[in-house]
Parts: sequence; structure tokens; C-alpha cells
Amino acid sequence: MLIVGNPVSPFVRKVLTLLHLKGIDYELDPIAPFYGNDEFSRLSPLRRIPVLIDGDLVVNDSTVIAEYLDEAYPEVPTLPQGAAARAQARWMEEYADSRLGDLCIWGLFFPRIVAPHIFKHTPDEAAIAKVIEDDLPAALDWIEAQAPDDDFLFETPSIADIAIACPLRNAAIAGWTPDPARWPRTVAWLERIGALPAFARTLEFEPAILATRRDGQRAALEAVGVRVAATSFGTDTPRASIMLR
Ligand SMILES: N[C@@H](CCC(=O)N[C@@H](CS)C(=O)NCC(=O)O)C(=O)O
Repeated sequence: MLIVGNPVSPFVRKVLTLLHLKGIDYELDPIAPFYGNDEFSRLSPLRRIPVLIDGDLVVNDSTVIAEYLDEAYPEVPTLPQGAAARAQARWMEEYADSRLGDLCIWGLFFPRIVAPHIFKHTPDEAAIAKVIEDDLPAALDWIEAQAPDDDFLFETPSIADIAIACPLRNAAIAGWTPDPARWPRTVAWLERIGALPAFARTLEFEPAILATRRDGQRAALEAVGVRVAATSFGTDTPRASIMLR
């Protein structure tokens, strides 16, 4: 099984954590979406990561991939049992991907980390300040009301817990972490998720991307035990992001 996508993406991190939880082996082509070649456009018509390739099967979108993994590899389930619990888990995942994704990725991580490095684009500090002062606190207030008292949202770690933690990890990389005085339950919950070996393993991949020049990243990932795909869907020249158009 091949996963196409840079492990610093929250959506890739979600899929890799699920693979680790389920004990499924994979190869990784760690490209940033902006560096995808023409074949990448064919596989991922929205030019987004992650993409899962399993034999002849190509699956886009982390949520669809997560459901595929749960159906194809049910031994370690990552959705809870029962229609009501599954609906709740899917809604938490959707909230994490869309609202937290908008704020943490497009509001913070992209302008602070990605755009200056890849596109030499200067961040709009006023827009970032609004995310930090207004939008993220409102979202975190809602998350705080959902956070479980102990352990996880359901009987075992699920897609919902993982999905919430992933974009907040990108916010942390971009310099914002939730204040434990205002959101104590959320912070404790995030710590429990972060301590899961399946999630912690993905953090080991970050220096290979964030502290390594692009031409050394594949080797740096191999050095921490990632099976890096022999061929890549990447090129050397980035295509402009939709966020800068
Ligand atoms: N709903 C998608 C979102 C994937 C996504 O937006 N990935 C980002 C990387 S964090 C991407 O590829 N962005 C490229 C772009 O939008 O141009 C999923 O869950 O996989």
C-alpha cells in the first residue's frame, strides 16, 4: 500500500496514525501537493494529499481513506460500534477536517510555514491575529464541551480523537497551542492522544520535513524507519497554491 503525501499535512498524519493503529505496512511518497507532477493531477484531481494506492485502487480524501481502511482492515476498528456513535464520530471528524482545518492549516500553518518557504509569500499578520484572537478560541470552546473526562471519546481511540488532534498539531508547529487554563479538558485529551504510540510515531517524521532541506527529506525519513517509495509523483517546481491565487 502506498500513501502519497507529506507527513506534516494533518490529513496525511490522520491516515498514517490510523495505519499505525491498525498495524498496516505502507510505503510513503512524501510530496507536498504543490510539487505534484502531471501523474499526481491524474490520481488526485483536486491536487490534494493524501492519496492511497492499493493495487489498482486509488482513493482520495483522508475521510474516505479512513473509512476504506476500517472496512478493508476491520481487525482494529477505528470507528465505534453502533449507528449513533458512528454518526457522532463522523461529525467530530468532519468538524476537525473542515473548521479546525480551515483555522489551523489555512489560517496559521499555511501562511506562517508553507507560503513563506515554498512561495516566498509574506504572511498577512492581521488575518493571522484574527484566527488566534477570535476564531480559534471560539472553535476550542466548542471542542472543550465535547472533550471526554478521561480516555477517549468512545471505548477505544477512534478516527474522531485522531482527527481533532491532527490540525491542532499543525497549529502547534505554527506557534499556537491551546491554553490549559481556558481549555483544560481539551489539553488533557490532546495529551492522551499524543501519547498513543500510533500518533507519537508520526511526530518522529516531522524533523525529516521541517528541519531538512527538500533534497534530503526522503533520506531523513528513511533514517527514522519510514519505507519511502522508490518512485515519486513529485517534481522540482511548485505550482501555485489555490490559496495564493
Ligand atoms: N478533505 C481533504 C483535504 C486534503 C487537503 O486539503 N490537503 C492539503 C494538504 S494539508 C492539500 O493537499 N492542499 C493542496 C491544495 O489545496 O492546493 C482530505 O481530508 O484529505
